[in-house]
Amino acid sequence: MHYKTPITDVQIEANFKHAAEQYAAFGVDIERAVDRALEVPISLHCWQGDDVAGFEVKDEAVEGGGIMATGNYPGRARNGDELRRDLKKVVDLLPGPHRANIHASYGDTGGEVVDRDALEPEHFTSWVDWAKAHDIGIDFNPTYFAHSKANDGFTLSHPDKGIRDFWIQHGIASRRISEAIGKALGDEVVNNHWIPDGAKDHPADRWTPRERLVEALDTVFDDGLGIGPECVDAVEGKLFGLGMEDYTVGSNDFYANYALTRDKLLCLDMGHFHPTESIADKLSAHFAFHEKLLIHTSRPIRWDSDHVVLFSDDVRYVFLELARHNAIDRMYLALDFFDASINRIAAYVIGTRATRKALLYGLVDPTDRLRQLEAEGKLAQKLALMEDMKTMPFSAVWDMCCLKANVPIGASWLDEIETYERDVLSQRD
Ligand code: RNT
Ligand code: ZN
Repeated sequence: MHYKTPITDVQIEANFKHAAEQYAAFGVDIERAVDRALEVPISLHCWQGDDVAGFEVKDEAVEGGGIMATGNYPGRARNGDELRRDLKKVVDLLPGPHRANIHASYGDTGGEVVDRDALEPEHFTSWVDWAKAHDIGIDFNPTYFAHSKANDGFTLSHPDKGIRDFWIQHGIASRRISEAIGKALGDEVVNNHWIPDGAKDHPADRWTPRERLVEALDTVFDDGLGIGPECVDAVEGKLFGLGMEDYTVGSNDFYANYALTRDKLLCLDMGHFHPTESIADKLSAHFAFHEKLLIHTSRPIRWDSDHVVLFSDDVRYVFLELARHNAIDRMYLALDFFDASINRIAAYVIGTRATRKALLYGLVDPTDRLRQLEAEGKLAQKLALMEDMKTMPFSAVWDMCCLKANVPIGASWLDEIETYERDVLSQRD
């Protein structure tokens, strides 16, 4: 089966011209929207490629501890070279600029056991060299999970000072590594801190772990460490995790306050809220106090917070909010999903394309017209126009975005995925 769409470049141009007239009637310049959508970098999480396993050399067996990918589709990347090759394949099928978002557990220690508190910038040179060669930015994440010192539910908030200190040293190491990568690439590196800490059932003490977490984070972020501005630290809250259903130490409220009082970037992961909460609505509340935010696009389904992102209402509303308030430049955009039950490269392409498509959708909103109607009290008219925008010829705008970026149109990228699966992925154990 082939997936090439019958549409030609000439037809895409013609459709776009026609769509431009329709959108222009509402005061929307789709040419500008396409250019703008192609400027925004999206940070690709490396962990979809290997089911969050990482490439550490270990001298002890370690269980999952905090995060779990489900499924056993063949072709998982087994080392850094395979993962980088996969990521390059992905990037080539996507419109727009991208970054690689790596975790501390994806370093290259040359076969040596190097524990998390001892990681150094040199363990990430293979990523830096690759990033330079392909003009891809890098972002970073300390890995506070999948480790023998994370198996009882606590890391930075652990009651045992020795364990807490170990994770503090890891947090500091991640900042030094981010700084070094930033210096090597002449760029900022967003360093996102997420911890799994919490409890399965009613803790008798919800307070002390949070107090310990404040103290631990303050030590990790101590200005006295002299870490340069290349490292931009973010903190990510969560609602609950598997096995941590009752209590999450680093909840969303906790980090909203922490980030604000410590001048850190707040990370909002779309999978980390109650299903009826609207992340889109939260943006203006946080932007009233924060210059910038980090957004993880993800898709919650029941107990899982990390399904492959689709072009859904939730994601569209996030970008509508950002575009309507000219806040696209005020976000760092990263992805966070993992599905081990389908072709992993395809999962990346589906989720990243959906994210950029939603960004583009936000950019073709007739905001001025809508605001005017709202100001005039014409609320039914506003609602009708909002509803009508959903069936505008948006596919013509998206196709043009892909054409301009010189990447496959529609789902025709699937042909390349199937070839890559046959030639590369299926050769892996
Ligand atoms: C977990 C957080 C976090 C992780 C990655 C692997 O719920 O969302 O961002 O997914 O760090
Ligand atoms: Zn996340």
